[in-house]
Amino acid sequence: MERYYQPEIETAPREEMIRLQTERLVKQVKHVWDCVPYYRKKMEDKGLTPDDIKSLDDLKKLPFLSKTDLREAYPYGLVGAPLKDCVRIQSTSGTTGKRVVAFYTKEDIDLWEDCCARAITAAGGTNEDVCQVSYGYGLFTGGPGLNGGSHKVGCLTIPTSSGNTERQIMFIRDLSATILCCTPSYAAYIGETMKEMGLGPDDIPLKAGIFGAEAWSEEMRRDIQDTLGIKAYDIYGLTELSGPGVAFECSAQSGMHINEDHFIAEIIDPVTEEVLPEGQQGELVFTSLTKRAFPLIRYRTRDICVLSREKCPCGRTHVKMSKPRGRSDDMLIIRGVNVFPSQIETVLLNQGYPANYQIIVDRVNHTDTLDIQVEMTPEMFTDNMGEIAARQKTLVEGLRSMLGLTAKVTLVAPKSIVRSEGKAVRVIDKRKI
Ligand code: DLL
Repeated sequence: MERYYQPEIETAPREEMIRLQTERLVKQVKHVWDCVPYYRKKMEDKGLTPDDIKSLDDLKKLPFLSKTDLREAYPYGLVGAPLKDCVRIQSTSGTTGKRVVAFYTKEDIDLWEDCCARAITAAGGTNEDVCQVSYGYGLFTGGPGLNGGSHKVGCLTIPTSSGNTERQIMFIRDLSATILCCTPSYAAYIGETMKEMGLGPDDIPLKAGIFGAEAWSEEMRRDIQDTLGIKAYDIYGLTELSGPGVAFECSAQSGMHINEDHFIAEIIDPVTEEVLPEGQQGELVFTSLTKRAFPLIRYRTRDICVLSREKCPCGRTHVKMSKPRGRSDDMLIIRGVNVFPSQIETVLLNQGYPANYQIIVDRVNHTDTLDIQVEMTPEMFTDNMGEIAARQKTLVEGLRSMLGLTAKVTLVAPKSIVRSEGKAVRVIDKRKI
């Protein structure tokens, strides 16, 4: 049995990591100055040259990049390598505005797959495993990233992509898949379909799942773990920085280790843009240290989370990020109150509902309305209106104490909310339509 573990990097002492990051940061800033006129101009506007960046502390002098910059520079304005050296693009599913298109050299892909291989290894994967990759393949980074990682680990890789759920289950059983990679909402859907087929956790050989690309709660983790009989690990990433594998969970399942040899993470106050000390919640900002084709410096992710350097029982020393609470642009402001979809999910799952819900926000007579459609489980489903009304009331109360505002709850029949094979669509904000 072989493990793709890199202790010399993953458990490197902090001083060693600071040395490596500093060396790479200085080199990356020079590279960007020389090869990306868009960012060079931003530095010049601040009166900076590469000579001003000598230590990690100097990072805060550098200008931020945001999604607006990416749109402005679309498609080639932030590319840092000659096109003859670029071998691939990937792109976001972006439903609004221009898609983000990210570029990769051969080496960029190699390093990205390395990050994904670390994630699979941290979830217990070895060359003896059979890894089914049910993230979408194509422009989305999920399928290609974990496919490459799985090859590096030496797993037998099943590239099912998403969809055709019964076939997914057939492959898991027939080919004895031990690791499943997909979005958490798709994992829940696979679990649901298994139940309908009369299958339980003992009927499948899976032992671990690597789930990410969208926010999911601890309650949802618990449900998926029980239904599939696995340990469910979180994985984080974004197209702009490579894709999945920017950070991943280890056996401690308490936050995701950021691959610090490739990315420097900062937390900032999203309004003042001031860097916050460790332990404070704010917007995650990344600087990519090793990417050549799409080298982003101080990229604002909009994801809200907390960093922690507490010692991890797994032995890895890389900083851990908490599960993102949701994106700052996913945060709903309803009648002046900040609401994250993840808070709503927590209340629903704690009251025994499945993670099949939709949040519909509207504005009626200048007042925001919050309507939550929640699916009942088959066991809850009844035509006794009194029972349904009582259930709705309990949910409204639970939501009021979590959110501090009153929502309208409508309980709907099992399977009436459309299932997602990729990222779930939880929120429909009609105010923006
Ligand atoms: O979702 C990359 C990915 C693929 C990550 C497969 C993990 C697994 P994008 O489509 O560019 O890339 O979306 C990036 O998704 O900024 C977060 O808001 C969100 N996101 C990604 N992973 C997580 C996670 C991929 N584990 C955006 N928890 C990010 C919560 C996540 N949100």
